[in-house]
Amino acid sequence: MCKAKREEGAVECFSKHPLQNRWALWFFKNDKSKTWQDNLRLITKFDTVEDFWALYSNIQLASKLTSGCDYSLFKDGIEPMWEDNRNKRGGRWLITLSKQQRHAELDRFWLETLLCLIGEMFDDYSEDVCGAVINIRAKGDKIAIWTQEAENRDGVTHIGRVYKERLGLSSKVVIGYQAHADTATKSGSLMKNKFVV
Ligand code: MGP
Repeated sequence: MCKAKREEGAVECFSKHPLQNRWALWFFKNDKSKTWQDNLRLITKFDTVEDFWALYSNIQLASKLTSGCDYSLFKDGIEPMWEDNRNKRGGRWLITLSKQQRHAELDRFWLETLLCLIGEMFDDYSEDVCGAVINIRAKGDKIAIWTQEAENRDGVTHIGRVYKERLGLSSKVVIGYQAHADTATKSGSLMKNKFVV
């Protein structure tokens, strides 16, 4: 309900601003004595602009996390893993960063990624988006947007083009989309991009 204050005819609304979707933030900490899934923890869910900023300003910046940690932001009801029904036929637009970029660009790229998600920036194809993941790794950090259907060429390429533009990447930089089924079964050097933009 909107609580409104009326002053000289003006109506001010004090409700929080609802997002189109409810989102869940997850944290992964690499503890080698546990399975991958047991290392994944739900932090919290939110569905308003105000609650997003309250959360964002209260957690560590990604660049301050220790190597081996991830944040994931997924739509409520989708677990941030290949096995989830909404992910298993999907894939990811992957941004690989050099070690130098952690200092210069990582936090900006991740915040822009979060805003693309909660702001539903991909037009009619925002529905195809499942979530996003940031991996903090000594060998080089990674950020990815996960979408639900790797065979949906129109949607996947639209999301890739918009994402690349939002990050402000030069047209010379090429980013690739990989199906999770390939990521889960192939080692890094054999990984094939299904699409590039
Ligand atoms: P990673 O954390 O996505 O990347 O996957 P990292 O650490 O950079 O490693 P690389 O292989 O990409 O170079 C690391 C490992 O975590 C994977 O090989 C899997 O064993 C496990 N893992 C990652 N994800 C995203 C999943 C998942 O969705 N499901 C399961 N079961 N295991 C996963």
